Amino acid sequence: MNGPAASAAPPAAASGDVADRAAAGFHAAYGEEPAGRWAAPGRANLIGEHTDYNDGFVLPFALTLRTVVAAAPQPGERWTVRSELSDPPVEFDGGQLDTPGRVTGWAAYVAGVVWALREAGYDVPGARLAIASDVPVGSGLSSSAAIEAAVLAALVDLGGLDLPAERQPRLAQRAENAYVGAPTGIMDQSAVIRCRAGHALFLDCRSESVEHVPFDLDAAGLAVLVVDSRAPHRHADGEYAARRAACERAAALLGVPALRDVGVADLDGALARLDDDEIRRRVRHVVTEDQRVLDTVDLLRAGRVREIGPLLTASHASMRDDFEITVPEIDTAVEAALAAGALGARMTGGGFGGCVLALIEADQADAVAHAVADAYADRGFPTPTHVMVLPAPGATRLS
Ligand code: GAF
Repeated sequence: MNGPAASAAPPAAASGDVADRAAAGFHAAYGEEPAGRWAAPGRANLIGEHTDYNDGFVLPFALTLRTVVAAAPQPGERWTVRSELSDPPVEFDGGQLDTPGRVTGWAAYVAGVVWALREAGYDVPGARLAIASDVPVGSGLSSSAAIEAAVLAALVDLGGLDLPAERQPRLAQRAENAYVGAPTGIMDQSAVIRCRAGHALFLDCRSESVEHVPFDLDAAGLAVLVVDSRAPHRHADGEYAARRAACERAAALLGVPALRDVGVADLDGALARLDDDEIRRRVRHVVTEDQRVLDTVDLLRAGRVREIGPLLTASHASMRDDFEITVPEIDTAVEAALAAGALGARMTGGGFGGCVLALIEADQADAVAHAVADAYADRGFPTPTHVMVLPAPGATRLS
């Protein structure tokens, strides 16, 4: 999530290898070499939007764009953090971690992780950290979860903390929910920590069980193009919270623990019990989106990658018409990609801006990217940017 606190996080403007930049930043700030470097990726969500906080299903994959933290221990309860585009470093100590929210801006993600670890009873080592990132901020590719996961990996290793990877997403989510104050679900932290190269992560957000589903684009002669809509996030945080609240209200009205407990077979009956049209549409999105995730997983398990396109496009229509989280730039990008021959296209991430992903033939990238740029020019939108992506691994130690 890109909350207000995240808006000051380092944008991906720097050049050169991100791991080298993190190490160089560490040396510049602290005059010594780091003890190690830890990386965590951004993510794209293939399908399953706003289903995570409804205890449902999601299918994200990690990106090769990464955030890298270079770190070394320092004595006492002190944490010093430098980001490559924000000088001087931010410093906080144990006393400032009593109350969530005392550290603000991009450093809140770091303080939030330290806070959540301490809350969970861990003896967190004091540390110096330097952050560099290639994950664009404000594009819906989970730049905040990438910072959280990379910092968490560093602190777990430096402190020899007993916190296996499968338990790390909840802790990072707690940092984001309770310290930064963004009411997000578990998808982003799970993706950036638990994804595997060449696979999408099928996550049951209730049980947190995962299946690494092969997502072999090369073998299918396909590619995924991610287009940054460059749409300014319009009230994203308030609208996200409103969607979440509507879903919780609907579940309460229907007498189920979460909307995940309404299956597509029960949908008509459930809708008939709700009188508010807006709530009905929110429910329809979540219930049908969960089913689309399951259908996409079935196709990927069977190696039928090419056939997931219509599910992606149906997901977009549902987000546009029922969940109402898209914006004109995003819809324009999806329509242009489809008109140029994409097999499927949808907004990815929380919405109200951010990125579109398009499943395309491997040789279609230029044509689709140009078509989107032309459609943007026709509508007077700023020129969009794009990147080809492949499913990458989750958080890891580099050195
Ligand atoms: C954001 C949130 F952080 C996720 O938890 C998820 O709800 C997503 O929006 C929508 O699917 O990325």
